[in-house]
Amino acid sequence: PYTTLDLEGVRTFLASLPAIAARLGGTPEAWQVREVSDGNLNMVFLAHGPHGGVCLKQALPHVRVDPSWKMPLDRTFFEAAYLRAIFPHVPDLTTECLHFDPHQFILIVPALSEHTVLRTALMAGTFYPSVAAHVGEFVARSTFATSLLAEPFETVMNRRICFARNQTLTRITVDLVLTDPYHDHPRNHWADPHLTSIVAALRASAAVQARIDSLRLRFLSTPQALLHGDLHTGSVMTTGADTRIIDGEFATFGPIGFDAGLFIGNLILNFFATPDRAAQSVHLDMIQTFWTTFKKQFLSLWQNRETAQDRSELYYATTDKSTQNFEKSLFMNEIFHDMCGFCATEIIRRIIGYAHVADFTILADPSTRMERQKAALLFAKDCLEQKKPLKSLADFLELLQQNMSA
Ligand code: SR1
Ligand code: MG
Repeated sequence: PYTTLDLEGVRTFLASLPAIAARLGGTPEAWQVREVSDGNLNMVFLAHGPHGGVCLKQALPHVRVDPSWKMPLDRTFFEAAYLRAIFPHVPDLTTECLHFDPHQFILIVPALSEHTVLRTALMAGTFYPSVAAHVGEFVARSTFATSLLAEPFETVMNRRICFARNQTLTRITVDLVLTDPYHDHPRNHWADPHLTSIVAALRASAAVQARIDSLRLRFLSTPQALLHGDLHTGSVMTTGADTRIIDGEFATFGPIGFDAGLFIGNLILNFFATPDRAAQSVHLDMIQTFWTTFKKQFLSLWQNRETAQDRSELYYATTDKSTQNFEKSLFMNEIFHDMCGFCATEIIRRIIGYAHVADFTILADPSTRMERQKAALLFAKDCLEQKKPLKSLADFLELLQQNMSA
């Protein structure tokens, strides 16, 4: 039967797996085992032996940060399934699933001992020049490879059936990211009463409400590819030279712009939280690099598929280049439009919803924090309302800069 493991339980469990024990080396008593749980949902442990280290993640029957919020255990199953689906396509950008236990709901992956969580690095003012390109590569390769552009019908449909069962976490996204902030809900909270008028303005805006309805529908009814589903800067670990995307338990089929939007939304949260103007130009570069790399890589994979012998059976490319390019640019524009929308929803929910981000919560001075959160919310509102349509990344970055200096 399922039991929540403590440190000694982790040691015993790891020792019972010959391949994992060999990876750690030495004797179990000599392994260093520590708890490093940090996210909202699960228990996480690191174990190191003389030969190497592993990370063990176990689901709890409730939300880790709120034991009264009960939850089924199956999330680690979906994280393992996600890793198994994407690892062959991004072995240099994520971790391999070394072991999954379906009774204890335990997932084991290699430890990333040299890596830092991107959110922590950004909060410390450490900017790694290549990380945005790495994440752009990851989103392009993981989504292309799991879409109908790359995979046979049966593979995609079977995966869609599998991940459609990741209902608990998908429901959390629908509720926490795409619904709660736009009406009164006890899960919402914000740090300063001065934000209340902006929350009211968001909720009173017909354009915002209509856009949110359409994004929610898009999230649930546009299964373009298998998404990570929670690609914030806490799901990215990097050394600068090497970047790994972790924590894919929210994996679901959906619009590709959702992963892209969450990533840039979290860069933008850090952008508004940091007072450093020089650092802010780095954020703009990171967003530009992320989008340019994603688009270039996705289009190149698509192009290669068109010329390959084994191209997807459901993708009968015409040889007419201009028609192909027209269709591709429509597809990219759709992803871009989704990215802008989901980026805004991520910013809003991280300031007024259930789960906030440390980028803001560590700011000690309440009025500074409130002014910056206000600026971030107003940017997100503009992004949703699009009084002036956002047709390109340049438009998006211009809107961002206007809101920063407003
Ligand atoms: C109850 S879960 C709250 C949030 O934590 C996860 O990391 C997801 O972002 C989720 O929305
Ligand atoms: Mg997570």
